[in-house]
Amino acid sequence: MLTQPVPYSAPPSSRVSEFAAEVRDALTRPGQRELPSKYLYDAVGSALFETICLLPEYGLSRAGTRLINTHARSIVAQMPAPLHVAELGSGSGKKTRLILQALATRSHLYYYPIEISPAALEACEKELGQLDMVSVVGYEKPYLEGLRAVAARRVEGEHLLVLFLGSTIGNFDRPAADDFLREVRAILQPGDSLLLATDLVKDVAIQLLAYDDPAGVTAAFNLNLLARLNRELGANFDLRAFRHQALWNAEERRIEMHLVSLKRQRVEIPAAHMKISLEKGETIWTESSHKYFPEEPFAMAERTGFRCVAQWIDEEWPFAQNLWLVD
Ligand code: AVJ
Repeated sequence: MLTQPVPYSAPPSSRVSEFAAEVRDALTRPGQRELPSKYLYDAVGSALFETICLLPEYGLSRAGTRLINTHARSIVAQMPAPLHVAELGSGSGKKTRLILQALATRSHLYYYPIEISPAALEACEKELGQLDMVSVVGYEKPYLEGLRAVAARRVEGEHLLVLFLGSTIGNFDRPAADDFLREVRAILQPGDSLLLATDLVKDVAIQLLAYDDPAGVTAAFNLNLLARLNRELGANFDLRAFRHQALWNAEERRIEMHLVSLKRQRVEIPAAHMKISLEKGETIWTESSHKYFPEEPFAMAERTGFRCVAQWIDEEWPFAQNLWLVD
């Protein structure tokens, strides 16, 4: 018997319409067209991102892991007990293992990964579900929604440690990052803490290579966003008519990823009820990765209702883990 391959399962229709609405908004914004970077992480995108992390050019995630490897004990040393750990965008959960192991020597704890990518959430539950003394309860939700759900479960006297590793905060514009961190703060209570990773400003050529590797993995990661619109929204993007571009925006201190249209072309996105015309050379802006000076996380903490009580910086790849406390 001939069986149909099952390469891909469509998301529920409520998710599709939300996705379609956000795509429509971002693509029709006056001036620069955009696509929301959170949609880079479907099953293919998450796997490509894991591969990016293996590239010699992309030092971020190894730096983050090294810092946690070296400093896990100092990071958790001052944490109050009982404590639960929530993680925003858990990814595969590899860095988190070290933190949980350092904490679980003291007492049993709950770990709540909050992740919109079902593939990444599943990988994380597998990776961390076997740890002694740790119960994993995943939330397939946007960050703040998930964090509110976690906070609602807590009992009087229990504290929360929120992990925001990998420097995903860099995907927010600076004002939006402040707003987001204020919202996180509003969900937390005195004695809670946030471990926030920030990639630091470094040599521009090194930064550009990290986002435009010669093997083209990052290009594939970026182009997959169009492939995802084709798969999930019925769009007809010709991926070969676009080129990956990474650029350093010096004024905003960020890497921007764009997709450059290689010709004048029209694209239809049926589920978003739209058609767009792109000029040759016109770009769709898909992601920003802001880079920080080491002192910025201290000022950000102050502005958003936290206090930065410790910072660890990697010696090989300028990158910081910042421990913020709610007083
Ligand atoms: C997962 C958001 C931290 O911005 O560096 C990697 C994503 N984009 N290569 C980053 C990404 C291009 C990454 N974060």
